[in-house]
Amino acid sequence: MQSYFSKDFLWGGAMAANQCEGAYNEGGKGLSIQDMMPDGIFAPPSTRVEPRNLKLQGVDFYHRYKEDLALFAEMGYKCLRFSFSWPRIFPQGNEETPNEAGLAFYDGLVDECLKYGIEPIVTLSHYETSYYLAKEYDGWRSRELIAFFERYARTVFTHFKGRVKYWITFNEINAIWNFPLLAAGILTPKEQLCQEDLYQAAHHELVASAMAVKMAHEIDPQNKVGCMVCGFMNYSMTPNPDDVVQKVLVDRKGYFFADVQMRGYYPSYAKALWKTEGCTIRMESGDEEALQNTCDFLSFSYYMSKCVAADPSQYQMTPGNIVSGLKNPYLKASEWGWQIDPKGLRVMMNDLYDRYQKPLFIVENGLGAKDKVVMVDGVKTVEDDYRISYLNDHLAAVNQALAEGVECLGYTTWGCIDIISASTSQMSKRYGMIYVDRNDDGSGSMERIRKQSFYWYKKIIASNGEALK
Ligand code: BGP
Repeated sequence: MQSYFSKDFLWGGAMAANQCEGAYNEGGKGLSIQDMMPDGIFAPPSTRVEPRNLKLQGVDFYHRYKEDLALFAEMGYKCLRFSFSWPRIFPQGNEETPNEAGLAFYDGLVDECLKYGIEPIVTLSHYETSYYLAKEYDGWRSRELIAFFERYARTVFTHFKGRVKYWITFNEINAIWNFPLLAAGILTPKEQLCQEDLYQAAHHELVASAMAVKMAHEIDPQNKVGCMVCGFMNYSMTPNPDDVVQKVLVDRKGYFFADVQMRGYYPSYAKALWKTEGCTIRMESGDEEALQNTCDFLSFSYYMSKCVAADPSQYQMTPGNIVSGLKNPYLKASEWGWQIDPKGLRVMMNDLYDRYQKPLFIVENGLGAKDKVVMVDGVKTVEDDYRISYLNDHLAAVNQALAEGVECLGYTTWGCIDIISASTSQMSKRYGMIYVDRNDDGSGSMERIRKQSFYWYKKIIASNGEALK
């Protein structure tokens, strides 16, 4: 295939601290909300640490990152997206000084990336507010978190100056609408929150993110900071204008965050909505000015698309990443019901690039599937042609968008190695190109095994996309 990927395109993979590191109580780390979510994001959190929580050990990346990075380097990675666990660096979240052991762990990880010429892409907050801040402050509902986050951001921007250049503030910030605990550390159950509460917490995150952008640029003008949204590719279920209107309204739930972070001000539709919904957002002087610090790139996750209709009751629902939607009769779905739609990625890239005219970064895309280890020529592997075909088709769609003029800095598959699923806390929902011998009941040797997708991705990277079909 003719490749439109630039020669410095950042090929790589992505992971999140809470899903891979484990070592939940080592090196002075504080508890995070994830340590209290043994059953995934749909169940209420626990009030104590439950041994059945697979995330407590993750895939032991904390102790095995050197071995894992050697495998990523073997695939030819140009970049690796991972997150710093905020409670590993500030165990409660409100301390004056950081936990040195936490910084030392990330020193090792960052330096190991650099050793292989792998560009680190660091997410500051990937669904991992400290449990202390969730309990004592109800997470981002409290304005105090802005100052705590600023201190954390300043600490890491200064400490990693010259070594980390790409930063992402909040992972899938728009997930707050559906999962306030996950995306904003809010312990109050969702049913007890009103729209105003969510907009207020979102405002705090948006101000904190913008301040981080400003600080990152001041500390090192080389820094590039991105915002990150959960991909929202919505189709109108029918050409009925009522359905189309509904699509516009649903899209805005996603655009809202990107609009503020890429344009630097609240969109007029948001202000109009606050009026109709009777929401009063408390802003301090300086907030609107702070928001003007826009991001350098827009990153997003993309797994699936969905349909929307004014009256959804007559259609079949389908699950999806963070939000469910209506089933699209033209699409197949993964074993977890997420609809597979590579062309939707091309549409979304064009749409976002047209809207902001700033570079995009696809920081999550992949297929969660059950894998089986087999022996081929005496070597253990997984024959995951389903994953190869998913990734090939999505990358071909990216190539098409590039040919159409979209600017994109890079692409990181979710994930590089099998980790614990964010939504279901299962190990058996595997995304990696490296199989990890660990089961849903916690058993397994943690052995790493190269899947067939490992060899495939290596070829794609080496050919800079020309080997795509
Ligand atoms: C995104 C999250 C990731 C990740 C991915 C896959 O929403 O940013 O953390 O896990 O989805 O989701 P899951 O693990 O639930 O299949």
